[in-house]
Amino acid sequence: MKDVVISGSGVFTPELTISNEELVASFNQYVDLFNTENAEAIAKGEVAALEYSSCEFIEKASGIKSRHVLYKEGILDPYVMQPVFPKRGEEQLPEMVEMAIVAAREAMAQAGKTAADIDLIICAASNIQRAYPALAIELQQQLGASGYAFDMNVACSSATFGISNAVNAIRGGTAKVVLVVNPEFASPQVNYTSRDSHFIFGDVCTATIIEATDTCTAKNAWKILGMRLKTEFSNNIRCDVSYTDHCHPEVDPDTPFFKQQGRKVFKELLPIVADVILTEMAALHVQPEDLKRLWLHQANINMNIFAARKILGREPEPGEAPLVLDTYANTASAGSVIAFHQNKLGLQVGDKAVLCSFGAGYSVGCLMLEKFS
Ligand code: CO8
Repeated sequence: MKDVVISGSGVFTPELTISNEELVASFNQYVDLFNTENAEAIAKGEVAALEYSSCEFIEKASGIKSRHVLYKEGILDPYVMQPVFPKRGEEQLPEMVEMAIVAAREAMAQAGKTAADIDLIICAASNIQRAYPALAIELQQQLGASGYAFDMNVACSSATFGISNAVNAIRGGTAKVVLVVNPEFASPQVNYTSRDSHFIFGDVCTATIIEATDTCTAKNAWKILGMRLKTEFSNNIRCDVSYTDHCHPEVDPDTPFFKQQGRKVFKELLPIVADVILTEMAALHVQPEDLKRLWLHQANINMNIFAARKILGREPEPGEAPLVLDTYANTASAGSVIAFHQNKLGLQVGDKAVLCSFGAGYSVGCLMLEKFS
């Protein structure tokens, strides 16, 4: 079986940001408008009054302080409460492809690879901007790569499942050098009028180059020692938007949005995450003290501390399980890859680390890594 490495990584970060303060101020204006408009029905008990959001709650419950977005217009307008941006035509690149080009170029430069070297592109993300043709094929054309390309979606585990598909393609002989991109254009799926979830997501794109050790020339490559993937069905994180929506006379106005039972997710998903990582460590004879970094999914600070404690058997030291969700918020499948990209330097050849995603499905993707160069 071929040894395979992550030989490069890249991140595209949108310039625009929204702080908790900005988000909460507009949400609370929306609440005032809603409650004034519905005062009579609220007084009669026919409509529930909306409650204010708070920066203190958001930071304490999630660790999020700010998020990057591709489009800010509309999100902070209490009369709009959603991003507003022009629909792009066939002659224009979709936002996800545009983001992916930037992240891909950084990953390719790190790996010392050009488009001519790439023979498979996987676009793995929680939302794919159109049904077909695959975004990955448009990216392939834009970069000038040959071979083949496809889109896939395993929600928050899209990146790790995408990388595992890349490893399998290399081992199976259908590809030599694979580009995996994770354009997470999450902001349009956020219900900015929902107090429970208006603060959760941000936009970003990550990219990785996956190849066999025998073609790797990168200075900072990580060998994939093992991969453990797990899914278990749950309705607790859901989005119901579908190509069949137009066939139904009444589509629920909440249909396009992300919805979750956050408490249940927290309780049910963490034991699965701990089990997957600990099982993979046991299979590879990796001890907690061997692990120099935990690059974990970035949904919630408390969840990450809990997972790190379970894996290490003690409190994580600062920097051992790096967090990026304070500035990026939850970026779905890209979160653990951003943490990897920003914190992979300063380690020694032979050092081991875990890259793990978890989220909707439920899905958990655990990659056991060892610094190769
Ligand atoms: N401001 C003030 N108070 C609030 C707010 C708010 N914004 N929101 C809720 N509250 C109140 C509640 O009403 C509640 O009040 P009370 O106690 O009086 O009932 C209290 O605060 C506590 O509420 P919760 O129990 O809901 O709060 P939690 O401590 O559980 O925190 C979290 C909420 C942050 C959502 C937390 O539960 C969490 O992060 N859970 C884990 C979720 C998770 O990891 N989900 C993964 C989702 S990501 C994923 O898989 C990708 C999906 C696909 C991507 C889609 C792209 C858009």
